Amino acid sequence: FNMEFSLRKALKGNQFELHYQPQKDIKSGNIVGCEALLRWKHPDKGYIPPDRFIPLAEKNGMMIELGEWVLREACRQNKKWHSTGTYRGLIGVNLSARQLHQPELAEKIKNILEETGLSAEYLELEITESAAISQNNEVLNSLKQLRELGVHVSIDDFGTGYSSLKYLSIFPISKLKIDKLFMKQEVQNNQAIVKSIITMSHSMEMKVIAEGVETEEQLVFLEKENCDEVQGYYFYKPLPLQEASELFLQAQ
Ligand code: G
Ligand code: G
Ligand code: MN
Ligand code: NA
Repeated sequence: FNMEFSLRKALKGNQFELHYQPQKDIKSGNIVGCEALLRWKHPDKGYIPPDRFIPLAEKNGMMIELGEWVLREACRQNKKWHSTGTYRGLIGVNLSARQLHQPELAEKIKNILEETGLSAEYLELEITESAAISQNNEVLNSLKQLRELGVHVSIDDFGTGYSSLKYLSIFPISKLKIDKLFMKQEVQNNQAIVKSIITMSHSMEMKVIAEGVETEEQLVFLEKENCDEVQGYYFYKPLPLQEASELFLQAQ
C-alpha cells in the first residue's frame, strides 16, 4: 500500500469526509460549537486516522489543497445547518503549520466565507502553539486580518506546545483549548494547571474549553473552576455528518 500515491488520488476520488465533535457550554448545557475532524475513508483500508496521513500531506505539499477542502467543506456545512435552522453554533477547523505559513491565508479564507455565505463569526480556526510561534510576522499579519474579518482563533492542545506565553498578548486569540492530557486528575499538579489556565484565560478576556472530558468527575471539577466549555467522549465522540445533523436538530 503506497500511502503517498493513494493520498494524491483520494482528493479527486472524494474519499475525505468530516466528522463533527460537539462542544457544550457548561452553564447552559447548550451545544455552542463543534470541531470538524478530517477522516479518510479509503475504499479498501477503511478509515485512516489523520495522525497517519496529515504528516505525510504536510511533507509532500498536499496539505494546502487538503486544508482548503476542509475549510470549504466545514464552512459550507455550517452555513447549511444555519440556513435550515438545524444548528446555530460555530465550527472549529484545525489549521496545519503549513497552512498557517501561507501569506495568502486570510485572503483565501475571506474568499471561502464569501463563496459559502457563512458569516465569519461562526468560523473558529484552531492553531497549535508550536505552529504559531515558530513562525514570523506573516502569521501575525494573517491572524490580525482574520480577526478583522470576524473569524475566531483558538489555541489547540494548549499547554503541550513548545512555546512561550508572550504570543498570547501579541496574537488575537479568542479561546484556549486545554489539552486532554491535563484531564488526568490522578496526575499530580494537573488540577492546579487546569485552574491556572482557566484563570489566565479569563483575565486575558479569552474563553476556555476543556478537551478530552471523559468523566462526570472531570465535568464537576471544570464547572467548579468556571471553565466555559467542554468537549469529549463523556458527551459525544466525533460524529459523521448524518448523526451530527440529527443530534443538532434534536438538541434544539
Ligand atoms: O480525531 P482525531 O483522530 O481526529 O484527530 C487526530 C489529530 O488530527 C488531532 O491532532 C487533530 O487536530 C488532527 N486533525 C484532524 N482533522 C484535521 C484537519 O482537518 N486539519 C489538520 N491540520 N489537522 C486535523
Ligand atoms: O488535537 P486535537 O485537539 O485537534 O484533536 C482532538 C483529538 O482528540 C481527536 O483525535 C479526537 O478524536 C480526540 N478526542 C476527542 N474527545 C476525546 C476524549 O474525550 N478522549 C480522548 N482520549 N480523545 C478525544
Ligand atoms: Mn483541534
Ligand atoms: Na487538542
